[in-house]
Amino acid sequence: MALISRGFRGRRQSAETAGRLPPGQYATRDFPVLSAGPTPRTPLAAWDFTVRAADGRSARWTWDEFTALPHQTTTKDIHCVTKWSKFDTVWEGISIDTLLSEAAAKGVTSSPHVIARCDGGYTTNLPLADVTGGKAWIAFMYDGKPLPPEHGGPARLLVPHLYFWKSAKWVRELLLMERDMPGFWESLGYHNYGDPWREQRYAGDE
Ligand SMILES: Nc1nc2c(c(=O)[nH]1)N[C@H]1C(S)=C(S)[C@@H](COP(=O)(O)O)O[C@H]1N2
Ligand SMILES: [Mo]
Repeated sequence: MALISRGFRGRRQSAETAGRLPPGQYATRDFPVLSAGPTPRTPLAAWDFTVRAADGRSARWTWDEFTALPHQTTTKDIHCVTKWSKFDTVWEGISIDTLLSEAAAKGVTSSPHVIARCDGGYTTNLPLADVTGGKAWIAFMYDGKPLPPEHGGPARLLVPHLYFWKSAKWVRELLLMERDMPGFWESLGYHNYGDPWREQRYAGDE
């Protein structure tokens, strides 16, 4: 009996998740922590967020100003290059579209490339097109609670359609650039773009 119900459960799970697991990935219910260095702990009173244009003009928000911007809840599957995927993660955050339009109103003009800069020095680069059009957020809540520090709190970039190293934890600035520039892992051999569906793990993967 136990064997039969386990079998049924297994089949039901694979039906639910069919088509949602990129090549080479496995699904997990855990939420592993992957950080290249120590977890920074910036007090909210000292925290701010900046969108900076290529010409140096910038828009800046304090924590209170930032979290008062219109925000959304979004449920997404995430995919780490170390091969775990996690389905249906629930985030609350501010769409990059919202940030860029608020910044544009302050004279911050757009550019085709973005690099995210974080407390602790981590960076990651993205085409502007991959953080606009409802595809990316600065998330400050996870699963209905403030984002824990080990997962990037107080706020992290969330770009769920690319490998999770692009979702920069402890993010403080989006720098808009005319030319692309590799970030931390991208300059250490990870793929520049990182599409999990094309299995773009390392530089040289097509
Ligand atoms: N600032 C910063 N952001 C980061 C990292 C990091 O080391 N520092 N690691 C990246 C990697 S490789 C992954 S897989 C995810 C892991 O996020 P998690 O620890 O919340 O699972 O964060 C990404 N963002
Ligand atoms: Mo990762």
